[in-house]
Amino acid sequence: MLVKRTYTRRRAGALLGAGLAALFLSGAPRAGDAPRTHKIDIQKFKFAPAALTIKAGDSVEWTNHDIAPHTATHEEGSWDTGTLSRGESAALTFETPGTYSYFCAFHPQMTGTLTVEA
Ligand SMILES: [Cu+2]
Repeated sequence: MLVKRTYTRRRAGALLGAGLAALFLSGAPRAGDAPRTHKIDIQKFKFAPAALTIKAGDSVEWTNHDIAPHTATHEEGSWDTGTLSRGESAALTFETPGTYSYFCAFHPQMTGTLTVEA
């Protein structure tokens, strides 16, 4: 599976719990560091940082600080945070190494790159 999605919206407590449980169950011991969650802020119509490198198994959490709604949407359609209103966050867990370009579905000039290392 490419990604596991965990929403951290206020009303998604049950879903969040399920996502964390899934992470827990699939968390085979790794030789290196424990999986991390990396944060990307969406602010002033930019992803910050716009380029991020993570390890397979890590999660990325996007948080929208703008009044306008935004998404983080993979260019090739493999993953999507869905619409994030102001103050909302969504986290995705990346299992498959690769370089992923993404954009905001509402503002395609907003772009970012995520690199997942083995
Ligand atoms: Cu946007």
